[in-house]
Amino acid sequence: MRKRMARVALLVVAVGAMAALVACGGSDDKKESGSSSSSASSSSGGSIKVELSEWAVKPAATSAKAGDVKFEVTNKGAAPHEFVVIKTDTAQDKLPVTNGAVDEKQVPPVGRTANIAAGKEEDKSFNLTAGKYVLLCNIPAHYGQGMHVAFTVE
Ligand SMILES: [Cu+2]
Repeated sequence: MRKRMARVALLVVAVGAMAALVACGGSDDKKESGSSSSSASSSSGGSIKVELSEWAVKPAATSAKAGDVKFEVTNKGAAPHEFVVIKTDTAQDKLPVTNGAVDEKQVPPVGRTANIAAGKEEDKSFNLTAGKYVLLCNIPAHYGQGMHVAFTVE
């Protein structure tokens, strides 16, 4: 009786292992998975709405065409925030930080808004060339709290 139970258990393990192998093999064949990032919404040349809050920078689109890109930045939070555009190949959460803020000497911004009070909006256009960007708020400690997002210009 015990022997039979053991054999059944072994069979279950074997079937499970085979299923896992098949699953792995299947995922290797997904050649189209490389384009998954392009599923993010892209700007159609108009302006891009951006919401600032504690603690996030949320653009309505995560990419745009090169040229003048207008951001309509609204502070939906309770504290003042700003909107800073930095062109960098560094990952959005790996920028150099000094005294709680991103070190703008090492990664100079393309531009920024003024500090935006809670509930206020500032629209600003930046001339962006193709490449990778990080959109962030660089009021001390806000970057570390999560106020950053990756942005791509094509
Ligand atoms: Cu902020």
